[in-house]
Amino acid sequence: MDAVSTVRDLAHVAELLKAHDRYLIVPHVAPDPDAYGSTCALALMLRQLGKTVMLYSDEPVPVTCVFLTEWFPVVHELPPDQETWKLIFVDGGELTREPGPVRTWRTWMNLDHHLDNGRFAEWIYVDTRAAASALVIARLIDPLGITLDEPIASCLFTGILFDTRNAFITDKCDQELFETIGRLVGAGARPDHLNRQLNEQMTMADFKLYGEALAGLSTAMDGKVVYTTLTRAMMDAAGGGDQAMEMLTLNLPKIAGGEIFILFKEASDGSVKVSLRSKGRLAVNELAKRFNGGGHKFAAGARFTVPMAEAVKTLVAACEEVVAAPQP
Ligand SMILES: [Mn+2]
Repeated sequence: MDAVSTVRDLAHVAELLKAHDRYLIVPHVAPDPDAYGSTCALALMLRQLGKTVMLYSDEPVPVTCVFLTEWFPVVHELPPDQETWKLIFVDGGELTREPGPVRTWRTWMNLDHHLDNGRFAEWIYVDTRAAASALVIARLIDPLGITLDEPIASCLFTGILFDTRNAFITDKCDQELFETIGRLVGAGARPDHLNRQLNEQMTMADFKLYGEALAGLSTAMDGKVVYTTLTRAMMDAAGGGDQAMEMLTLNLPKIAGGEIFILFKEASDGSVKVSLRSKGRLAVNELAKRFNGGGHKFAAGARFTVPMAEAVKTLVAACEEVVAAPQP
């Protein structure tokens, strides 16, 4: 638990969750498998306690998350009687990460593991050492007294798998994580099946786009900064985008000698979405913050509202500075 938290502990979180009846659970914008893994699991857990639960997003469910939302359906329309619902925001800590239509709602609870937090929720539980939000949700199984069944275990397993580079190998993978994974598998989560759902559903279009972006790799600072772009034209011609982006951010750090890895992706509104990865020496969240972003120390994102060429020039220059600067 971080200092930003407003609850005493997880038992307190469980106490609060038991005290109310209607929950609107919300993952962050551009939801990923940790966002859906953790929110679907939490929704299933609260439903088991007899609560009325809705899982809301204003965006279509990404291909990689569809199997998760088969365990708990997502609604794309907000329910009426706003004041009768307790809104729980999961896997994000800034108001701008909440889906637009709920930003005017009062956020009752925020459960997260990101470094930046806008402190806008009434009850906050943040643990930045947790490898995934799904791990935070898993910690509620015992305090809530729910039965860990296969759907809940599968959602949690998937969230943790995704946020640990699909292999339980990030710096936050500690003993607690592996013990939790053991428990989830014991409760019916099937690693081979979930990996197939999560990592072996890429469209041919996205796979080819991935190859195209690899062919266009550039470097700076003797290969210490590695970057590539997915332009609108490339994505329109190939008919893909999001999954290629995920594959690139996942795999670019495999290049020897690289320190910072950047993927620039042109969004449909013309802005440039940036994914930053670090091999573990340089913090990229601080860098992302300078450009309206944030995230984790070694995995962060940002958004530019300038044309692609300018975004590349600006961010690569900023990365060069960071690589050159003496580290504390
Ligand atoms: Mn996460």
